[in-house]
Amino acid sequence: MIFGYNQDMKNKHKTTHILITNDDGVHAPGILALQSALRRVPNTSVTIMAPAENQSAVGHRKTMHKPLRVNPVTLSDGNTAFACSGSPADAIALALMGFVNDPVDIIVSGINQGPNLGQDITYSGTVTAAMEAALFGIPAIAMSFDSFTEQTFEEAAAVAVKLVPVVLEKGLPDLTLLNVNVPCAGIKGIRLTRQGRRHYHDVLIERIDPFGRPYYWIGGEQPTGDIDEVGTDVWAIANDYVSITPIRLEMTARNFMPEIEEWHLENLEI
Ligand SMILES: [Mn+2]
Repeated sequence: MIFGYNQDMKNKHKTTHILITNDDGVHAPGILALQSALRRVPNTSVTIMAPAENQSAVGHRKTMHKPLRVNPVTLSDGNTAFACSGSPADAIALALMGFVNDPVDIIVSGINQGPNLGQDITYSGTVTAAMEAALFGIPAIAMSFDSFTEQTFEEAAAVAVKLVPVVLEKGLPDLTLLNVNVPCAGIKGIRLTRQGRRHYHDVLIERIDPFGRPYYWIGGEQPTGDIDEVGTDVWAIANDYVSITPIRLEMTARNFMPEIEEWHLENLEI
C-alpha cells in the first residue's frame, strides 16, 4: 500500500523489468522463444543473463572456487544477452547483486527443453534459478516444456506472457516460486497442482578407459511418474494440462513432525 499516491497512474507509466535465464544455455531455442514473446508485452524491458553452456541438472549450484565470467552475446534473432560461465543460480545472483543496474521486477527461467515434475526440481537448473530469485525476494516463474526433442515453444511462451502480469499484480509469498510445465501436444487447460511422485530409471554403467582404469556413467531411460495421482504436476502433464505448482524453499516435512517427536531425539545421550 502506497499512501497519497495514485497507484493506477504509477502502473500506467511503470516499465516492468523482466530478467530471463535458463539452464539449457543462452543460445537454446526455449529461451529464444521466451524472450521474444515477453518483449512484445507492452511497457516491458527484458534483460537476459543465462549460462553460456548447457547447465541442465546442475541443481542449485553456487560457484565458489573459481571466478565467474560474463560476455555479451547476440541471439539468432539479433537481440543481445549476457552469457555467464556459472550455473543458472549464479546467473541470477550475478544479475541481482549488481551486474544489472535496473531493479528487476520478476524473473522467468526457461523455457526448459523437457519437463521438471515432482522430484526433478532440485536437479533442475531451470527451477533452481527461480529458487535463487526467491532467496533474493524477487517473484520467479520456472517454465518447462514437456518434450526433449520438439522445439515448438510458442504456446509455452504464450503461457508465460499471460502469467507474468498476474504474478506481478498479486506477488508471491516469501521463499515461494511458481513451477510451470507446459504439455507438448496441445493445451487442454490450466491446473493448479501439487508435486507428484517421480520414478527414476537410471543405471550405473562401468566401463574401462584406454589405461585400464574403470569409469562410470549414471543415466538411463527418462523418468516416469504416478500419473494416476489426480491433482499432481505429473498427472496434469500426462493429461495435457498446463501445470502450475507453487514451490517453497521451506522444505520441513511438517506431516512427519508428530511422528518424529515420538522418537524423543532430544533425549539422545551425547
Ligand atoms: Mn535444461
